[in-house]
Amino acid sequence: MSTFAAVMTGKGTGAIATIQLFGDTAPGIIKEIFKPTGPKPAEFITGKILLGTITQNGETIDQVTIGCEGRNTFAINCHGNPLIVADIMQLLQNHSAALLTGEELLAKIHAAQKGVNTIALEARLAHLKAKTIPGTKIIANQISASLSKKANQWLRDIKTTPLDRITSEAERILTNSQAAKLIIYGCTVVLAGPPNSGKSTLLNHLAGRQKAIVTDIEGTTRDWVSARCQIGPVSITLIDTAGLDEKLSTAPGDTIEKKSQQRSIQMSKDADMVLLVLDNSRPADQLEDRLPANIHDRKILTVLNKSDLPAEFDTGQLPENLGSAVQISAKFGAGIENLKDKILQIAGVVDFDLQSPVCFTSRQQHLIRQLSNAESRQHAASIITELLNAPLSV
Ligand SMILES: Nc1nc2c(ncn2[C@@H]2O[C@H](COP(=O)(O)OP(=O)(O)OP(=O)(O)O)[C@@H](O)[C@H]2O)c(=O)[nH]1
Ligand SMILES: [Mg+2]
Repeated sequence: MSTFAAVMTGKGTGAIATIQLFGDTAPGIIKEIFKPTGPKPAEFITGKILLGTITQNGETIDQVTIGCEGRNTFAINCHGNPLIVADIMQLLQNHSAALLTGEELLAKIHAAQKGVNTIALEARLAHLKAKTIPGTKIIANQISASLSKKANQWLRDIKTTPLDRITSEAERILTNSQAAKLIIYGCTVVLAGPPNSGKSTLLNHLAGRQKAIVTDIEGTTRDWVSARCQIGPVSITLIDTAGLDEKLSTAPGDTIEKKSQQRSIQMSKDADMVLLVLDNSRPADQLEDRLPANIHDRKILTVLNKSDLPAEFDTGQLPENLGSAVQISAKFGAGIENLKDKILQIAGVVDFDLQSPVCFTSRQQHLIRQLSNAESRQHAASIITELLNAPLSV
């Protein structure tokens, strides 16, 4: 076997980056490129953290700590500057380490170390993509507690547990996973609605900056605009879309307006949640023919904007599933806290227990769904064994 290296930190530039090195020549490579602080030579004892510098031809590349994670496994924690990370990766390659992605490297470690819990390895990968601190806690909880513990318990008691208890617990895990997914990976919220209802004003208010252009001219927003905001434990990507206008979307030809209409509709279909922003100071006919048919299927919340103006909107005209509306004034900030609470309720994350067993990868989701339909205890046991021990596929 040779030695492999990968950058394990997520996208973007963090203060610290972690480079993982794994393989039979890894200790030799570290000995050559690492100069420990102090007079003593470095001792690679598992669990020990070494402080020193990475050097090349006598010149320091960076001050680092090196975590000795196993006989052949090291985590080099350097500064997050991409130039430093690139220099160290180049140096490792010069010492014959093959450069891999984080996923590929973890798969190699998994293949070499028999009996490693697959969920623990998936957790290391998912950790890189987590958007919030509560999200990283959910993932960390699944390693030895939550999902792993539940799976081990199921296996241990498989002969005495009624099958329907296992299948209903699997159902509950699937339900909880929906909220967990939004906390871990973030949530896309599309602002849709008729032109001029205040969608861009709301995006700017929630994002805390003037990202989208606001004017009193209908059809100001054409291409979509996105911005990030954090609501409670959820990192939200807000997407402001062009005002929905049936006339434009069905007009002949290939106009910019038509394209932006199609895009608004597609964005609404793909979103985790849709805020249907309506103008409370105008009658309900603003809705006419403007709701794309399958917008109803999404998690959708009606937002009556411009509540600072005299009300003209009759909520009785709303379709049944859109009837529960939140009143706000995006321009003056009224009702925004209530709106945020409603968003969290719809996302299902209010009172979410970070310790609950959940799935955080599509592999786990697929297996837990199979388990919820298991036909016998034997079938259940084989699914659970796969959940815990199957090779990591990348
Ligand atoms: N009084 C009042 N005016 C508002 C409010 N929110 C937005 N407006 C005004 O309504 C007009 C349209 O606002 P936008 O945010 O551009 O509306 P939009 O829905 O993005 O419009 P399109 O991009 O054309 O679809 C602007 O003149 C805003 O200042 C509000 O809460 N109260
Ligand atoms: Mg707009």
